[in-house]
Amino acid sequence: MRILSIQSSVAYGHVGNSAAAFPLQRLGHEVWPVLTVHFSNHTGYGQWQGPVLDPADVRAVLAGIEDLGVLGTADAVLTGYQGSPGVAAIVLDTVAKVRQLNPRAVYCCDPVLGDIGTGFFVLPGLPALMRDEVLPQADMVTPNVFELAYLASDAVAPEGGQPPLDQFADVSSLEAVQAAVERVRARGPRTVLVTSVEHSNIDGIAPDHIGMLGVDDTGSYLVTTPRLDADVNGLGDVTAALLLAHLSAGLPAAMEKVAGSVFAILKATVDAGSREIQLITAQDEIAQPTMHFRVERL
Ligand code: PXL
Repeated sequence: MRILSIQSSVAYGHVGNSAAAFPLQRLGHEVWPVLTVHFSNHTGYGQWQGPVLDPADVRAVLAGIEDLGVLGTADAVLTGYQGSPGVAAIVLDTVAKVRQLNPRAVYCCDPVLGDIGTGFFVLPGLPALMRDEVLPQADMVTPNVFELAYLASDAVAPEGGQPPLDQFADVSSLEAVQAAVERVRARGPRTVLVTSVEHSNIDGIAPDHIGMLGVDDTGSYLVTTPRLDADVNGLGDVTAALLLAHLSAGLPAAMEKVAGSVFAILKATVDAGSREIQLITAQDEIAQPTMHFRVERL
């Protein structure tokens, strides 16, 4: 595949394009990284330096690719944290252009908005833009449970604020999570991978395990892996990239590969005691995961 990946970039460590590009390349795909920020390091350190790119500069880079006449040879567009309404608008324009040139191209969107505990960590206005404008254009999305509960809801933010949690969709049982996924699918994307289901969402998941629930037109699938406690960033970016990389094998097969690789990367990270995901150390586990986690059809 040729993948146009519009994401952050960091010099030190791995988030955004600096997390997604290498796994895709290791799997044999061509990546065109378009940078939305160029930071020294990820924001999990609490301090960083470097520019948020002016949306006009991001647009110029994409226009240059278009000028070469190669934009329509992209098989996929991949996006993560979008940062600003300006970047979201550019993503929408780019997806429309790529699709016009190549109707078979897919858009894989990691709808990064927030998480349980931290809440929203994007600018006010971005959640609604993601749900109401971006989501309908996506073929596949990889929300965590917090993002799923918002994207499935009709929650409306007060002026200048964030959507209230009490208007979020229910995600407290398997049936509720599946209903929420169907509401997201009804809004556009045919494939939804919920990346962070746990026992508080679904009874059958052991407290020391974490699960991914995937749904597409062929059915609904669950895979769980042992929970490894590590404070890391960028694993969601790797997850979305790997799902895109493997999806041509079908959703359940892709989920098995993603679970095996992500677990191995996290294990290597914990073993190294590192604050950065160990993508290079675990590169063979990206190419060929050795742990096989069973994907259950629900
Ligand atoms: O992983 C998402 C992400 C994207 N971009 C930047 C980040 C992070 C996570 O920390 O810091 C700049």
